[in-house]
Amino acid sequence: MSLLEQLAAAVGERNVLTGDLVAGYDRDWTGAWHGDPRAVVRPATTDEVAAVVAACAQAGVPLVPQGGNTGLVGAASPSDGEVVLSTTRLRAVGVPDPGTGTVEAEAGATLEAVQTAARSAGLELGVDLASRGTATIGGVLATNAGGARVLRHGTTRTQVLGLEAVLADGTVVTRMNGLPKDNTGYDLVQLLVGSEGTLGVLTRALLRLSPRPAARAAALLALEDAASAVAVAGALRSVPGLDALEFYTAAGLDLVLAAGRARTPFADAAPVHVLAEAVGPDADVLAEALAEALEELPGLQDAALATSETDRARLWALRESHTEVLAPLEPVKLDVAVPLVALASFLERLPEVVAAVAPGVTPVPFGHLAEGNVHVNLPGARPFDVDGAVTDAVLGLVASYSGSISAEHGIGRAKRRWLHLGRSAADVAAMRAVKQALDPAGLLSPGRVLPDPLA
Ligand code: 2HG
Ligand code: ZN
Repeated sequence: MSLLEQLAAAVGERNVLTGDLVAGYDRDWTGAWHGDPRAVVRPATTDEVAAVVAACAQAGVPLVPQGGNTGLVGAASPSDGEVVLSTTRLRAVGVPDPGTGTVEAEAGATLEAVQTAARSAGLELGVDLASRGTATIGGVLATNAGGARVLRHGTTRTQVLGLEAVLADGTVVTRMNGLPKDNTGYDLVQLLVGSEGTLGVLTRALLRLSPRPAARAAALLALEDAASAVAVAGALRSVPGLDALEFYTAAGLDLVLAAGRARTPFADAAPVHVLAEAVGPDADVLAEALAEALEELPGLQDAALATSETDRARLWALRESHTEVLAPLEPVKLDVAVPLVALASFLERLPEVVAAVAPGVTPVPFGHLAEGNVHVNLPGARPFDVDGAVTDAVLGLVASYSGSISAEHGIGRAKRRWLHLGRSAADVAAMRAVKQALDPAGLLSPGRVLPDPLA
């Protein structure tokens, strides 16, 4: 039997897509990463995933798992000749268990579907991203996604209590008992979280849920400069229940307003905006606490408070529509973090560092202020980045501040050349040893995360 016949035997003929039918699965949504896959396969159960992986392993054909395809580093879009294992049909979400504060979900369930299930039980998932409607649990876990709620909940891995995955040879590892205490050997669950499809195909997860706060209040602040934003972060940290601290600059706001995606509550544009949100039992008390913490802050030009769902949504739209309004401009996208004390200096030096390699390109930085996480978007920079000169310059600047070259989006295909800027040679050697042990033939998402051995 040919590989395609074996795959059809495993998942049914109509779930093996080839030719024109691979459209959409063959590229990421920005269009920056694409390839010509051998086939797209859509298994509906863990056993079917295992059969697909085993068939590819036997045939020596590389395979890449794909969820909602919202990733930004080319980890889940195929290279030429790869089989795409789409999790679209693995989308069941269990009934949340209020007793243990957990919910089970299959890899292809959207983040939003899990959030909705949690909410219906008076609980919440401590992970939230602008792409919630499309991003899948499998992808969110495989990238250890960050998002806007890391401040209070930590990154995705802290919300993962159990996992089921198919390894490169088709065997299934299952750790789904959710025991809060379980020190029986190596932690395979946490090894697989953040492995970007290179160590196994995630099929099912057990997720931690938290009590859902009764109220939320948000404050949008118009600020003179980035140094004021850092000062705001310091001043607001003492607010109990602080849940999010985001930022964007006038460059991004202009694009959002020009696209008609949201309205600003302020008469005048400010150089930097911070969006803060706090949770607790009473929205008015929260709003008061936010306002009090902001009193007499230098650099504060204006502020708008929101306690109703509608008003908060308006403020969040200004921040969350950045990615979509930037997309048509086909920017180079670099997700980085620097220590908060260095953030203002980093943002000040960024334009000149970019201009030196990409004349005329103006950075549009925005992101998660609490973690010093900056999404450096560079519209018009792609022609200058063909050999990686722009990426090199920006990531070099990040490294000079002892920052992270990938705060939340992962390494994928986009950044593996620069892995050494974030990891020591010993680290990379240990990572290679893990990869070699779990995927000796190198068939799971090859060319992602680890650089080529001689590079
Ligand atoms: C966000 O925080 C996402 O909105 C996407 O991580 C960032 O588009 C980007 O660069
Ligand atoms: Zn982000």
